[in-house]
Amino acid sequence: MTNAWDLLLTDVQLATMVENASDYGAIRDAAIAVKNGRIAWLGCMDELTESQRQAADQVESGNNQWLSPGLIDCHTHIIYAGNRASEFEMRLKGATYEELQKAGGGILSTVKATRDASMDELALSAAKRIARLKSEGVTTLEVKSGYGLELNTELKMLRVARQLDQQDREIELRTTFLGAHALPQEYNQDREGYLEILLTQILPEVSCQGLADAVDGFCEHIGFSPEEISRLFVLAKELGLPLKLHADQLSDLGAAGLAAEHGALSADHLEYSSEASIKKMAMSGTVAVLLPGAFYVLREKQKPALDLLRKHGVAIAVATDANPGSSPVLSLLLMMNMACTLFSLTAEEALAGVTRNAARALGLGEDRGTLEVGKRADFVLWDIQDPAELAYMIGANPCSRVYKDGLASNVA
Ligand code: DI6
Ligand code: FE
Repeated sequence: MTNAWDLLLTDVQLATMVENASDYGAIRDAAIAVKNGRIAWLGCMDELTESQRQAADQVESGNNQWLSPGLIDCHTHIIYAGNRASEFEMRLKGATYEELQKAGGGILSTVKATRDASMDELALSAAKRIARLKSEGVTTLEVKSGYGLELNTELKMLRVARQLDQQDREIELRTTFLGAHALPQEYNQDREGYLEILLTQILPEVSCQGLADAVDGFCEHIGFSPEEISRLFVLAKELGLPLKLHADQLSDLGAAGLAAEHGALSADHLEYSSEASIKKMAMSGTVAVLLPGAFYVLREKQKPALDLLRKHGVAIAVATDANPGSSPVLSLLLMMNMACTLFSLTAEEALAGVTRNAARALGLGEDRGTLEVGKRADFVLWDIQDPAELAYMIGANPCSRVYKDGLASNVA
């Protein structure tokens, strides 16, 4: 029977996370069906006909557990070599993140280690970290380059991401080119020289090889100026690449507004963003990606203006920012908790932040991020009584089964 479902999952409580619904878009005592890796049907158990049930190739019970969309970590730097535990110790003694970076440490110390690492070494260490995220139900992961800052290592990082994506059907990796992450040591006295190489050689080559799904930059006084980022964005747009931006993390350079003016998919961090910038984000539909891990690790005091993001109707996502410096974090569930406790999101906003709005931040809002017919059958079964538990518990990991493209994974 050609209309038969490949999988019917019965006896679940659906947190559909559809837009403009309350209560997590919940459908209780429900079932969900998959055909060709997409959601083919969902509804209440009593709407399910006996013939539909009979025709399904495979029927599984969810044992009345909650089912959410697969989690999406929409901002990570998870491919890198080495670690920065010694900088952590220096920061505990009073050094600041900016001081370490200006002294040639910070991002640049990870650049050195990553340049020296082989593809296999990078793939192996990243796969271990990715396994932690998968165990919590992450089915889509964004990965940035930016620890190469020269052509070969930028290509190497992005190739490792593509390779990990192809080798593992349980998670999809989306790549972002972050050549404008920091000024490499060898261009210390020659900013213009690096920008020239970045814009005329590295980005065109990355684009030509189809290795990047988006382009990002670090707009900050220890990164790149708004003018420099504008030049990058103009070129990226010419190459047809969507934009993202590390914006207003440590100071207000109007970066979130700049990202919005260029139609960026997301502006990320936003601790220092002004209302004017937030209004521009609302106008352009730019998603606000909040990164409470970096805020916590750097002991920041200024929080993103959540009330203004809400007032102007900006979609809010939450991500790990997994990186060896400012956010050595491998738990998206913990980021949901921190987004609530540190930034005052509701538990429902936090779940929307790692599903529907995270999909949007990657330009994948039509394809995933909610439980709706036609969307990718990426979902997670949780051993919880109430979806608020996902943000409430710390260190619990109630993930009991993960489905990617309708197939159960071995991760939980
Ligand atoms: N902002 C961040 O949060 C990461 N990069 C950036 O521009 C930090 C990366 C690092 O410290 O290695
Ligand atoms: Fe980051």
